[in-house]
Amino acid sequence: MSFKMHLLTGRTVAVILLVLLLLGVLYSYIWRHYRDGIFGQEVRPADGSSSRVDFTIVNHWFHLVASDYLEYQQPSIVQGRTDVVTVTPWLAPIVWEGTYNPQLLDSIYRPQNISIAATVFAVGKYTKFLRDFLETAEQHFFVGFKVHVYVFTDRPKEVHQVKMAAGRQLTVVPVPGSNRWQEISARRMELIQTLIEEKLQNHMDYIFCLDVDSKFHGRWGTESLGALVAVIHPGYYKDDRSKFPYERRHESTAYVAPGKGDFYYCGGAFGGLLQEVHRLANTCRTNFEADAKKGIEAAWQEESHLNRYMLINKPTKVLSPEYLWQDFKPRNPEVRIIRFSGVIKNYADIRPNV
Ligand code: UD2
Repeated sequence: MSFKMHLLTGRTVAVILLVLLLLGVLYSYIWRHYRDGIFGQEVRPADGSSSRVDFTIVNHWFHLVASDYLEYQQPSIVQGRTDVVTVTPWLAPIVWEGTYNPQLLDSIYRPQNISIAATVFAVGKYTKFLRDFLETAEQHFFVGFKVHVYVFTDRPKEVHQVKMAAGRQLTVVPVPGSNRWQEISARRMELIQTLIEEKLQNHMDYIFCLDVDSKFHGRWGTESLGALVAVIHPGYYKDDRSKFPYERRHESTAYVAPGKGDFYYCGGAFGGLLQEVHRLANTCRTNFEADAKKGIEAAWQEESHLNRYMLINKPTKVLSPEYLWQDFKPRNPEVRIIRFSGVIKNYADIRPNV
């Protein structure tokens, strides 16, 4: 082979290598952006640090497949509930009895084999509420679906053994006690965030975070599923927003200005897809810690931070007060069924401080 031929072959190889290198760089660039956009989220708390959390895509969220064989009542767009509002101004459904067909919804979600995690905290004397909470959850909470309940407690021996149906299980997570109820309540966001990162990510689809001093009385099921799910507080849903007990100090990251606010949401029940609840918990925890550094504790601890979060990050599904009533309140006529309700308790008896 002549010297010229050698030179030509050498150049061709170099060009091919260069093209391959460029293709490699292009591929990794496109893949990184694809992953960020579809599978993951970059979580950047206010302190500037960043933690990578990847979640698998959830097909049933985008594609609702109904059985061809199921027979059900014809839906109407001119008849239905007229005594309550069933959609928010940002077009999220507000779930009330009579606005959905439970059999139809279950038939859509059951073949998808979805899994739901539930967290409940029972620290100190609050373990006494666990038995009723767990037993009634077996009767009403996502019956027939895969459910994993996580009980966070400093008294694991007091966790009542409940007979659970197939596909349902309970895990006890030991946590330290505290002599301040405000701290117990507020620390939940951090523990929920950690649970999602360490145990649930890519194993469960949805999560609901619930107060323990409550009981289920009626169905809580697939109608409650959504990306970000909030429950309207039973105490304020008829009030003007000026009466909502938001955090009103400017210095707090939970601050909500007068004249702002949609609904007042409960700290005692919220949920959604793992990635959405992770984002919520991470933000609330970070903001709570930023406040603590300035010596501020928001008016209603994590409930205030949750309300601030939901004001900006609108829930995609809103559950009516049927989903968290309070036993001491008489039932209002628009509340046709109470599904979950806080029991009457004597704070002085059960809290570690007043
Ligand atoms: C409201 C909220 C609650 C929370 C709190 C403000 C509702 C129905 N309840 O309830 O979610 O936002 O205001 O902080 O929206 N806990 C223990 N041990 C304790 C104290 C609390 O385990 O010693 C846990 C337990 O899971 C309890 C939850 O924290 O259900 C909330 O505490 P709470 O029920 O005493 O708060 P409460 O009734 O003021």
